[in-house]
Amino acid sequence: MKKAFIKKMISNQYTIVDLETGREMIAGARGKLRYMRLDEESSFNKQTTKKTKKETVILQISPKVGDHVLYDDREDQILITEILPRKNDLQRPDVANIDQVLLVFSAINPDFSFHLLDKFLVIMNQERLTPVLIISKIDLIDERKLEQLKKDLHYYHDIGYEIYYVNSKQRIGIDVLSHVFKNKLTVLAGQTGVGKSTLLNALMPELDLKTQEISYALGRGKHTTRHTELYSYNEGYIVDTPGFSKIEFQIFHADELKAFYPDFVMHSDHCRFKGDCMHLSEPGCEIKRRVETGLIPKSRYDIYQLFINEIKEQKEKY
Ligand SMILES: Nc1nc2c(ncn2[C@@H]2O[C@H](COP(=O)(O)OP(=O)(O)O)[C@@H](O)[C@H]2O)c(=O)[nH]1
Ligand SMILES: [Mg+2]
Ligand SMILES: [Zn+2]
Repeated sequence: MKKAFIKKMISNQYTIVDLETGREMIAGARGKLRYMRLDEESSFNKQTTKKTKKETVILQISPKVGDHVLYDDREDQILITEILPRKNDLQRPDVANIDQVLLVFSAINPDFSFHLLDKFLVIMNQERLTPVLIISKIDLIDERKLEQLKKDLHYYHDIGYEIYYVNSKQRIGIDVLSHVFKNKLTVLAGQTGVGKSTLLNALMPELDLKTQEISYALGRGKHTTRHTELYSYNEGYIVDTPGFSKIEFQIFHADELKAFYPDFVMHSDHCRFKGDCMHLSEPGCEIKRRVETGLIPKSRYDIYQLFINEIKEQKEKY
């Protein structure tokens, strides 16, 4: 069997790229659903049912954009026969095997929010996605405020997040960003109005045209057609539709939250209760000590406490 990567899907028609030769082909999928053996680590398991987690199961699923697949080209029609295990799996956009998410925040308009940033970062961590932070509209904020924002965000750089500052309208900061996409499958995410489309257009000026061609080809009144496409960019791919504009936690127990703070995890061995410490009111908490001495920004810790309360309240609703 030959291996390929799914680049585009319109209804049940797939554009696949052979992983060895790079040849692009149109393929169908045999029957409507694929069967797939799963192991404990598989991302499919997470979606289906928590109870199957420890077992190997067989499921029926459809191929989607981003999938690595096996295909059969011996007949006149090329057919996808098997989906290889996914490393992650998003629903909106409907794409598998994402390497990174460009989290776009505007410096202003809408205002930058650390609350939203931390929420996105928790979710990225939970979904095992790698975020890259983009701060847009730096031309709309005065220099002093921008310097302060950069200072406040430096902590995030120190704990391992890449951060870029852009003015997409004048294409400032765009060139230094382009290496980020190399050999990766990237999706853009962020609130409405932060500048995702403008950024995409700054990266790929030809994209505008492409988007128009597609809506023309699909015709009007066919809004239910499933369509997802990846754009080739700098030896990588960018997903055409943005994801995560509105976000909610999928965390139901408050004690799960701490695991999604890499800066807390890194030091929790020094808490008296080690891995059991929720860093709230436990004695001998290293995280609280670090907040008090300014090693962890107080605002980040305050937002952590807010999230803990949000999760608890959400639980009470059920
Ligand atoms: N001045 C300035 N305006 C921007 C920038 N990025 C986006 N915009 C404007 O912000 C508005 C929303 O941008 P858009 O790309 O549609 O946001 P999206 O909803 O995230 O796709 C538009 O009017 C853009 O022209 C930027 O870097 N600088
Ligand atoms: Mg947009
Ligand atoms: Zn602690």
